[in-house]
Amino acid sequence: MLKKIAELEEKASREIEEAKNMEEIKALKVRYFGKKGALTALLRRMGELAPEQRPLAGKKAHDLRNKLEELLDRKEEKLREAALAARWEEERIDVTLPGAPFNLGRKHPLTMVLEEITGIFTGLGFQVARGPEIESDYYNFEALNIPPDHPARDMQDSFYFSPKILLRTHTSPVQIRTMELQAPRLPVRIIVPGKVYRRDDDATHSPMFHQVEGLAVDRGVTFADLKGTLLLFAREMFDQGQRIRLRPSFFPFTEPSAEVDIACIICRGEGCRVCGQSGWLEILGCGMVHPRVLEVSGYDPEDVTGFAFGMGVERIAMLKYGIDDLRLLFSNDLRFLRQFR
Ligand code: 2U9
Repeated sequence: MLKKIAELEEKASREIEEAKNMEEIKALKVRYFGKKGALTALLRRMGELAPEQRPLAGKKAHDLRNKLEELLDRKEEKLREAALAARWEEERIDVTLPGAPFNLGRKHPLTMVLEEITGIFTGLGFQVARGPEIESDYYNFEALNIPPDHPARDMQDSFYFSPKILLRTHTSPVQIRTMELQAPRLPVRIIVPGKVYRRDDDATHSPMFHQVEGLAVDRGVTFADLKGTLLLFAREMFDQGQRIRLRPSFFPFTEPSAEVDIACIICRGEGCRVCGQSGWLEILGCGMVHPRVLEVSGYDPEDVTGFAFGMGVERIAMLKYGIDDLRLLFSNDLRFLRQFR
């Protein structure tokens, strides 16, 4: 019996040592510890021994059982570790490899200029207002004191969906809508950036372009407030030494009206090709809000006054960055766009 135990120990130890995976371990457990297992059979046969042989053989057999259990545990642990190590090796990544190139986009020059313009006015206390690009004839023309025979109302000059619905030709309807909602509360101080549409298409005109318009309505607002605000804008936008010049003009929605020039940023007023030898560059239009416009929007023109101004963002961008063809701003040529940071 002792010899049998020793043989079993030798054989089982070797088989456990040689097991290659968990399946083989499982099979070995069955082979030795199962109901019909070799060790189980051995333990059962203890009864057949002479009484004086039993204690030693019994101890040896139990020691063997403990030993084999421990060997199996240790082998299982080893196999688990090996499996983990293999998986680690398989899934390992080299974090020092160069990454896949990642192209960062950047803002379009028009977006940068638009944000810069609105930023200057929000810094002065104006709030950004927005509205629909598809407008009614009422908000786009009638409320703005634009007469029925005005050329802007012509089918050839605006994009119509129906006789009363069109793509807005300026952002001014947003000012009307804002005043209508806010009246009679004071003050109104808004800056309105957005897309506008006109039937125009050449080197200096695009059927879609961007405007920024401003409106300030309160008791006691004067033309001097307008001029001071625009001078500050010109200095922030171009340079702190900027001068401006106002020329009388006409718009249906302002009275009096003016066009605003800055001293030419190329020749500083000396006269050059860019400013047509005049020394001045037109940057925007402005005026005091027409009393009829105040009235339709819910304000009493006897009580309050307002100033308004409007500018084309493309024109400002072209002047600021010396861009000579408007179409560069819309053609999305990366060689052009990459020059702006
Ligand atoms: C309300 C009252 C008055 C907005 C104004 C201009 C003068 C102007 C042009 C600049 C170049 C349009 O993009 S452009 O072609 N705009 O000259 N805009 S005053 O006046 C308003 C607007 C809304 C209620």
